[in-house]
Amino acid sequence: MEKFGYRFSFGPWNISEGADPFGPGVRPSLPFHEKLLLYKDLGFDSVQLHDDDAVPDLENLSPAQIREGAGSMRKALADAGLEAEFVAPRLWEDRRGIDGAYTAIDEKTRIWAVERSKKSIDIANELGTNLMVMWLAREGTYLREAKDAVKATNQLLEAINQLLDYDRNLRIAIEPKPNEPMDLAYIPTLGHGLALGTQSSDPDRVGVLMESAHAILLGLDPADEISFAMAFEKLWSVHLNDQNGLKFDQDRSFGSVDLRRAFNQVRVLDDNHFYDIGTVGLDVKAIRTQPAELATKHLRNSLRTFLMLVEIVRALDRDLIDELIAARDYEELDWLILSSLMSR
Ligand code: XUL
Ligand code: MN
Repeated sequence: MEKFGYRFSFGPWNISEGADPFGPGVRPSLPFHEKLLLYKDLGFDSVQLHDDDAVPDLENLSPAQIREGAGSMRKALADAGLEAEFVAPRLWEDRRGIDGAYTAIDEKTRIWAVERSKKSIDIANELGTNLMVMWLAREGTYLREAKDAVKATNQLLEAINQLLDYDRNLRIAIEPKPNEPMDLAYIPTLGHGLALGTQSSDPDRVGVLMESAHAILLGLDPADEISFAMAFEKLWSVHLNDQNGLKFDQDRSFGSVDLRRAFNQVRVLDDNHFYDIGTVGLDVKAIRTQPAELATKHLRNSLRTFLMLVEIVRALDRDLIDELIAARDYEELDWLILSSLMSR
């Protein structure tokens, strides 16, 4: 498969049991090591990991046991010919973080959140990556009057600074999301993430991860979000997927709802040489009705859609596009894009 210099990744959560808030899983869970065997055949090169995907039950392990667990994971990845793209602290499933972790009202919880994140950094180091993705799942509120957002923003900054200080090689990519699981998130947009990075003690080591569905939930265009971060060399990873309107976070296959929106994400990534910068992560979930034995096609489809769109992007007649722009013939440009997308 021609991959045009791109590397691709997904996380083990992208092969899921299909549970939703109204019903339990509908597919048996696949053990992690069996998931690993699927990556290469599907065309993927690296794995995105939560800290406890890499080292299960890490809360109950000593630092030496965590290192040992991460060491075996490193070996399992290498045996499967894969690398770790990043490690993300999973703070949102622990009961302590029920109402926020870095921004919890209770100081003990805030301390726990930073300590747990340090364990994630240790795991990342063992796995050979210096990238941590920070999805601030429960850093927000259900009730605006219940919390002090100024204080919470400073607490987030304090946590980031503590982690930057803990490991001088660490790079943090903030993954913003406006809602879910909280109603009102403190860091809803890429702009918020970037601002937080600028205010941190080492701005060069804080960037962002852009997820298409999260941008769409804000009514923003993912391609513009990508461009904004790339203008400052701050786009360190992506979670490409799709989303049918302003609903729950759907994580649909890339390009499956709005092909032109997907085309534009690929266009800005490719024009700005993302293949030299980062890995294309696909944060997609199979439709719930998909039978277990067929529940990797969302990954196959997303990767193929990305690559077919790269081909279309690279085949665009750039001179003609420049002429059309100079003549302000945007209708013809519109037609050129539409016909390129339909002629495959
Ligand atoms: C949540 C989300 C997560 C993170 C990784 O919406 O996108 O998958 O990307 O924890
Ligand atoms: Mn994501």
